[in-house]
Amino acid sequence: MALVEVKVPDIGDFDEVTVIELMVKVGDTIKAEQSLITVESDKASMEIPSSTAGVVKDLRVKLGDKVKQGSVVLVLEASGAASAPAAAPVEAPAAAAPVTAPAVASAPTEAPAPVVASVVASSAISAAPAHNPGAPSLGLPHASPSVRKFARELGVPLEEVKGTGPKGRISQDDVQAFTKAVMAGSAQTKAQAAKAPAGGDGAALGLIPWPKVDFAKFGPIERKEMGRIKKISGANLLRNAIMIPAVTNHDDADITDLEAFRVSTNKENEKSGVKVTMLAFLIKACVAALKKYPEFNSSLDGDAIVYKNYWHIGFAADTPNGLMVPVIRDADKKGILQISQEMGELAKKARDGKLGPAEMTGATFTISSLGGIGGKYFTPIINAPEVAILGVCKSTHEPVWDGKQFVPRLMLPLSLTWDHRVIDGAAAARFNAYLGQILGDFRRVLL
Ligand code: CAO
Repeated sequence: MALVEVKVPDIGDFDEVTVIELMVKVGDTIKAEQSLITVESDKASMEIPSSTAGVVKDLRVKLGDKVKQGSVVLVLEASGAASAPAAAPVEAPAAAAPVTAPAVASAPTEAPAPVVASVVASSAISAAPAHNPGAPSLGLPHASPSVRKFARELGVPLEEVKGTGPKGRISQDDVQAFTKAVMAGSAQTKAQAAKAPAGGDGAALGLIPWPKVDFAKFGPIERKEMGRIKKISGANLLRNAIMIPAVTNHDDADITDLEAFRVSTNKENEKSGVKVTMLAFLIKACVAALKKYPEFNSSLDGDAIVYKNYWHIGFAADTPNGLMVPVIRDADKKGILQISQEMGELAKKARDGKLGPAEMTGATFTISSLGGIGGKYFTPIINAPEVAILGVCKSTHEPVWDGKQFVPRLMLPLSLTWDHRVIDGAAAARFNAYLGQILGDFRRVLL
């Protein structure tokens, strides 16, 4: 394989330009026409593409370097026939590669980075539309020089912006949407998230430092970096736990009849392949309670409360990568069978890491069900900017006094956490009581 130098080509009127961005590193395999560096004059910026495909062996420029026509950008081990004539063999320097200035029109041939699940729920992060925090950088941010310049001027990390153009190309609108989302607090840059890690040191709150312990002194240990989803959800949980004056009310709902109905419905529908779950009934019952007590379906915006006239219900799903919160949209307009089917599909997507942002955003209320696992009550953390979350544990048969005797009833433990800035304790107790009534007799939904 021949080593070739890739040089700065004819850059028009400019004597010298500054390297403002390195887009490849030693060891990268690059394609012909792939952008290598961005250079900037006082008038414009442009990307210098490679005329040759190959593997980067030596990077000859660094950020801030002044380069001009003929300056060597890097040395490549050319990959066979892909080598273009304009690339200069190291041994025999030749003419520089022609620049297609501004060279960005050539789209990176890699697929755009997949939109990575933003996590939510008790671990909530509501991903802003244009924000793709921490997406694996499979390629370079795909944007024109003017958009790059715009992003630089605003201090926007372009690699965190999700492009909505063809092949994930980032437009000025995408940069603006990202900036708005960060300013509105509905998204974070990686740098911001890093300042509030899951195990944040609390310095910003004036707390004493987090204990630093050499655990290996006490026994064998294994250290594993947390996955991206856990890191994002951790930072969000921490914020929500600290910032929301949250209170949890516990209650029980008698679901004896509802469970019997669920079991018989599943028997009747055995062939349909759709299993009706208790969670689907809970979603429907919560919608009824949210309609009766609209403050639970609201968000706080400064001094105003925003009441939402739509009912999108998130449900926490346990996945190998961490907690995700898929959203059943317009749950008020859907029947139990449809909700059960959608939940099954969304939970599978969540476990497979295939949820898209639209499937994880916009929830107005969240349910976290540990019913399939066990436990009695817990205190879920509100998935901001929502103002309440319902935790559900495993139903058990309990002796319930019917006025004459104790009778065995199937009781479902409910744990409702609510934001005391928006909701009062009395309303929370009423919400739980009403939810219990509906779950006890679903005909009440019709009233
Ligand atoms: N009481 C008793 N049994 C229950 C129940 C309840 N409240 N809820 C579900 N079950 C039963 C189901 O009927 C099912 O039994 P069968 O297989 O015999 O029919 C079994 O438990 C398993 O249910 P499931 O968990 O598969 O289904 P689901 O609809 O209840 O929940 C999902 C789906 C995605 C919410 C769940 O799989 C999950 O991920 N739960 C964890 C959520 C979580 O982690 N929350 C904590 C957030 S805070 O960190």
